[in-house]
Amino acid sequence: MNKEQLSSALQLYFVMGSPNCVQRPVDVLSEAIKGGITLFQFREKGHGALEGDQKYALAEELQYICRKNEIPFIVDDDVDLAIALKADGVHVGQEDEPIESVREKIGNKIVGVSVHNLEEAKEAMQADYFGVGPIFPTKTKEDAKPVQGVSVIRQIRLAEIQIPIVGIGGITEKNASEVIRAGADGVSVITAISQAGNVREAAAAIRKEISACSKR
Ligand code: TZP
Ligand code: MG
Repeated sequence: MNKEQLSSALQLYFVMGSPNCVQRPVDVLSEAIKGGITLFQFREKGHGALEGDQKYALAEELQYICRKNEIPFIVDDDVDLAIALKADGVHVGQEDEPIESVREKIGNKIVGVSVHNLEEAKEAMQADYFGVGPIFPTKTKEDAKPVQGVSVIRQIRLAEIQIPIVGIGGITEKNASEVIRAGADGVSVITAISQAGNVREAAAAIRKEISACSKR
């Protein structure tokens, strides 16, 4: 996947694991795909998260759904799982395995890195994309850094760093356009899709907002 294709795939990046869902994760993912998500990250974290064989089995099921629908499948944190599944990529945070070592293991697959400021972005120039956040208040990540609005996205763009960016944290249909206008290629969303009464409609509404204001 080249940079243009990745930028386009990042438009509506749905992130979830079983703790984020009120319905069955396979159903949530299927409905989210029908609503127009463009990329998926398996992030099995938080209270009641599956481990071991159960985590692996769920990852396989969700990957299968992504494959059938030509949605790239990214694994959060777990580089070994990403390799075992031949996932399309992996996403790592500042506390996870260093990007150089991830890159060595996973080759030319997609590597996403969480960055919270311009300095971290400059240190992670081997990344294929940056996840920047939390942009807005979120209840999903207990150890999230302070909310910073869209300013860091703007700073990275002003520094003329061209790596694709997604904003994350508290993003909904109402504020997604602000994130794109600040210079992001897309938005990462957990709760506003995974816990919506109607998952398909929720995804479609956010996708519509993004399409209305993106450069594409
Ligand atoms: N990283 C920064 S905020 C966040 C992560 C994983 C959680 C985003 O979840 P939500 O429910 O979309 O606010
Ligand atoms: Mg992490």
